[in-house]
Amino acid sequence: MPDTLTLISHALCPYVQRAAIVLLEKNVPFDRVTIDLADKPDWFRAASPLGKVPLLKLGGDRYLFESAPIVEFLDETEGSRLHPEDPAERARHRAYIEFASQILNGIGALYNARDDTGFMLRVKHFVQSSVIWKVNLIRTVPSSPAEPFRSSMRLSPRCSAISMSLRRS
Ligand SMILES: N[C@@H](CCC(=O)N[C@@H](CS)C(=O)NCC(=O)O)C(=O)O
Repeated sequence: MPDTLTLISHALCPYVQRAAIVLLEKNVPFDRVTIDLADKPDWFRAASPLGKVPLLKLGGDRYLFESAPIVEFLDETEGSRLHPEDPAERARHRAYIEFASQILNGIGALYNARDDTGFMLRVKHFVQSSVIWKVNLIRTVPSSPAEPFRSSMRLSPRCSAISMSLRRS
């Protein structure tokens, strides 16, 4: 392992936070380089096949991309394992990582809507397709870890439309 890992980041990216949380949880020292996603530097374009953060720089010209493989790598190489020993439990954890990714993708689509019409179409799609509602995670467990997410939606006037759609569904 190199002495210091570098997390190539953007301040608002939840996928970057996923990697940062694992690094912090395992007390791994790391540097952070924040890039402007609206004006991607050439070195970043060369290192990131999908043009997305996070990247984890291992040293030299070695970079890892995609948050899930990055955190798997960190779990395998740094400190004690966060994943459980039992293979079935481990598979379940990995499945919930994918579950979370799908929710983040849905939220990301809301941020990236070009106008109100596009936003409302994406709200509808998110509400209808999102696994989060299918498992009733939010509606049946009021004090669940999902509560901050629900509260943040309430705070946004634009997102109050989501709550209204949910009450109707
Ligand atoms: N599947 C990727 C998603 C990462 C992602 O969507 N990153 C966004 C910022 S949150 C990004 O870099 N977007 C830049 C772009 O698409 O041009 C992962 O898990 O790492």
